[in-house]
Amino acid sequence: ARPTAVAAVDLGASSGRVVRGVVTDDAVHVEEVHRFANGPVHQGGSLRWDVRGLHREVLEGLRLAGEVDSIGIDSWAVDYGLLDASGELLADPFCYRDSRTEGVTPAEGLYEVNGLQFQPFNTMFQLRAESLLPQASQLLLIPDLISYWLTGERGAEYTNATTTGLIDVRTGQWSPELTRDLPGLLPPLRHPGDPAGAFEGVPVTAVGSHDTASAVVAVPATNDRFAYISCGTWSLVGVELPEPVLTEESRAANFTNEGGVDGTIRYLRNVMGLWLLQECLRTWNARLEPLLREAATASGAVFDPNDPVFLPPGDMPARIERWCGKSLSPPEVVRSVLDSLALAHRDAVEDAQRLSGKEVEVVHVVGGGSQNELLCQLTADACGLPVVAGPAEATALGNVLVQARAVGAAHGTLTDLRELVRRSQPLRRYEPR
Ligand code: ADP
Ligand code: LRH
Repeated sequence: ARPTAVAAVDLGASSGRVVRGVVTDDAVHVEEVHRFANGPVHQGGSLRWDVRGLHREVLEGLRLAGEVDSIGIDSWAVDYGLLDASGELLADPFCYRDSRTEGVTPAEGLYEVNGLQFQPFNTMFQLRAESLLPQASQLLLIPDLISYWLTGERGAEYTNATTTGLIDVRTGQWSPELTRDLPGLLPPLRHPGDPAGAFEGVPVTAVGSHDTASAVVAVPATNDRFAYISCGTWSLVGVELPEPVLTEESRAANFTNEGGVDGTIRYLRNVMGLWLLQECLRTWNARLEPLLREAATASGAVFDPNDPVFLPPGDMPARIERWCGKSLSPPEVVRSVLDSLALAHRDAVEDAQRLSGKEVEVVHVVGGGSQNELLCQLTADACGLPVVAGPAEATALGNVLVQARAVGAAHGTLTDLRELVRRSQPLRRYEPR
């Protein structure tokens, strides 16, 4: 018989891919069968996602994946599509970088209920600015929307649902008080591993459909004393905990308690991440590799990558130069971004330990940014801890592993799944200097 194979659809904010994953007793292997660019699209003054285009790419990827035993879908968090009463999408989903949420503020006491760091783009704040609510009969987060288009079935996968701000972190359910004004809008929750319908006779399985939740599943840690940086468009920096931290100190430090696979809490802070570089490259119309080589010997300036001026698309080099108060050559801009991200990584790793009481001995960097050698070394140096870099495709691997366990091809706890990653994926270690 052929070994169990699954297809993982991973839609990142900067690119999407479909991988075919094969899991055996002692290894997990993934082969990328389709990759496509993604990014926010300007549409009549607003910033949106071409979600129908993504759906077409997903269909093409699933065709290329061939025969599989299960399909799982993950994407970036917080964004959603609204369906009308007949199940049609009302409009292309807004991108979380759209300016419609500028100026929102959280209500007093909210953190104690939803445990989320304040981000103006959390779904609950986007809904305050949503003009289509009167026509909407259901809200589906992006992976749930793609899943609906594949299967005809609707649900809200739990890990991603926690990023809406509408889940009570203490019960793990939609909060009755926070969703009072949204009757019927939110579908029932489903959890990673649950069945989620079928596409052309192949079961669709709920995974950690928040990309960061899937990425954390595939952190190749050997014990629980680790911090992780899921490093792509964003750097999501934190630790894994059994229980949320809901203290006033934690709220003030803007740490979030997002729902993880197997009932874990992803206690982390969003750092602006490689979005800064992506927008620099777009502005210069340049390629990353040569600039990274030059940045290795360039000198940089330090700025706060989490300043909200860096959130929307635009001329990032000019914004960075303005922030630093001096003109910088492109390699100096790149070096400044990497130095500043490394320091922001360190602050988040230290704050996560201090606020949660959990001590770590290693920092795992996963995602596309784990291939950035300079960033990994600077992060190790800043943290004063070894960095273990890889896998670059942690999100797709975490998606594959949760499906594989649901269909009986993998077994055990997150520790067991991580051991499969550690044994079969190339990793690189950076010692702090
Ligand atoms: P997302 O899922 O948010 O779209 P990824 O995890 O795919 O993001 O990471 C994308 C980022 O990874 C790019 O912006 C780039 O900075 C970095 N990256 C990708 N490939 C390389 C590489 N070969 N060397 C260094 N950095 C890379
Ligand atoms: C990373 C991510 C992150 C969210 C952001 C909107 O792709 O899902 O965890 O905060 O996108």
